[in-house]
Amino acid sequence: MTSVEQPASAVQSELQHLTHTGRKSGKKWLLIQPVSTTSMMVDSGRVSMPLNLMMVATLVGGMFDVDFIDERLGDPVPDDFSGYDVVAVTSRTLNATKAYSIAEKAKAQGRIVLLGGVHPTMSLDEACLHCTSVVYGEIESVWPELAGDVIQGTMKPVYRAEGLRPMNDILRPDFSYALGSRNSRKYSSRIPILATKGCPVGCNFCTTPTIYGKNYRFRDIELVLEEMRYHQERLGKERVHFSFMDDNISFRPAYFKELLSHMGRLGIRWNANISMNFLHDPEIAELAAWSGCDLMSIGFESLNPETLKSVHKGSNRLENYSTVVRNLHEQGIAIQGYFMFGFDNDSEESFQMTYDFIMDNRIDFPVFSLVTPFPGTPYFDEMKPRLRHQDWDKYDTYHYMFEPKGLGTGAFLDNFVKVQREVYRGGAIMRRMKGKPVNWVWLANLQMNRFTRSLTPDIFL
Ligand code: B12
Ligand code: SF4
Repeated sequence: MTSVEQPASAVQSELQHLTHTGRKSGKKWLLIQPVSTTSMMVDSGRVSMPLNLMMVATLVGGMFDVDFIDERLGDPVPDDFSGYDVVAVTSRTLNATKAYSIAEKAKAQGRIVLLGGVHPTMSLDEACLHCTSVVYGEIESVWPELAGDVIQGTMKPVYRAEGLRPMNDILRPDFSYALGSRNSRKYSSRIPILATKGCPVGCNFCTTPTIYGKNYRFRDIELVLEEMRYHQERLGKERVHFSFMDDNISFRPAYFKELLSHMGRLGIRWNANISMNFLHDPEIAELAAWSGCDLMSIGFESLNPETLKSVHKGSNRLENYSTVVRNLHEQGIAIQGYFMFGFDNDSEESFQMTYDFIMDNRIDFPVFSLVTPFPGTPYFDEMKPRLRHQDWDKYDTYHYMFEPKGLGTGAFLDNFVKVQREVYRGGAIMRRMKGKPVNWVWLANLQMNRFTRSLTPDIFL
């Protein structure tokens, strides 16, 4: 033990003291959400409030002073980090290059630099090169050890817990960190919230099964409702719009139905990502509508059964697709349908089948992306020899990563542009949207009409 180190028991008792008295340690953290440098529109317009970094801030703020910067809002990251003891940066793959450059600058100035979030978790060795320590997965699971080491100044290269903490332990996120920015009006008005975490479906291109395995955790329903009521009170209105950040909120239908049956009494509106497992059950659609759902985001991904099988998307049964859509539409719920292209089984026919499905089923807001092998996933390992590049700025699901076996680059990208233009043509929008309420989904279609007309195959290279 060096002269500045305190015995572990002393650090533990200081931690306990800080936790119980609400006093701060005197050390100051800077938390940063970097903007990506992708050429696509991912970080433009209104962005969602960064629930992950707000959760980090809430935990850290219990013991340390915290400054919070969301660079996506246009808030500048300082060049001089001397006012901070710790600089902590969150990162996904598409902003990893930016996160690393901030981290290196702060490290060169002698700060303790932490990297966390999906990309550093999935690319531990790479991330370690740019910072003092990487936090693997959720900060909550390593917090007492991490906080103790910061106080003591004895950092480890990686903080990784053996297990996951129950979700009921999560603190209610303090939104004042993000809303403190002068530019906070650039945030979407939808309030991010979590009820569950994990998704055991196990698609091979998704990071969730790698990080959380088959684990599926959920919060007590009363805690979710209490958080919703808190926001209703904070905002002084009943009709607050919540956006669930869950990987797959409907994975346990019994929990989901019970949650909805309570949410319906609050008078809120909500949207969520959802997998198709149980959506052919009309009761779920009825309950969802009754509880205030106006939009569900569903990963249909592909109309090709071979592709669904190859990516282990066991939740998607083609024979259920139209039933799922009908159930939701009958209840007035709009569908944001995700469709991925670039798989080896893709052919000209795949594009046509997707177009027909979207038009026949009047999918409200189709979103097209290119399959992207994210580092750390089984799909990345499989595709690594065929990747055109590992330029993380282009890992935004809108860049062309490898040539699919079934189509050459030129033909593939021509079809990719064509299918988007076709579903967003004026006439096609009318066919899909006629008779539906005039709301932001309509507006999004009109914006997409303009955007898709400007698309060229080169944009995706
Ligand atoms: C909800 C969601 C969205 C929402 C909201 C995104 C947002 N702004 O938060 C929407 C729909 C807008 C969205 C958009 C996109 N998304 Co998204 N999204 C998710 C999802 C399902 C949940 C994210 C979430 O908020 N979870 C809840 C929070 C609380 O958990 P958490 O992020 O894990 O945070 C904890 C830890 O990571 C850690 N932590 C996080 N940061 C830090 C920082 C420090 C310093 C420390 C110590 C700890 C720490 O502690 C946190 C608290 O416990 C994830 C899947 C997943 N499980 O990550 C995909 C995911 C993040 N999305 C993904 C993608 C690809 C995208 C898009 C590029 C898609 C697109 N083309 O539009 C965009 C990019 C948007 C952007 N600018 O980042 C990928 C990213 C893959 C990767 N390797 O980067 C994921 C992982 C899904 C996947 N395919 O595997 N997404
Ligand atoms: S269903 Fe969605 S969240 Fe679940 S493993 Fe597949 S892509 Fe990931």
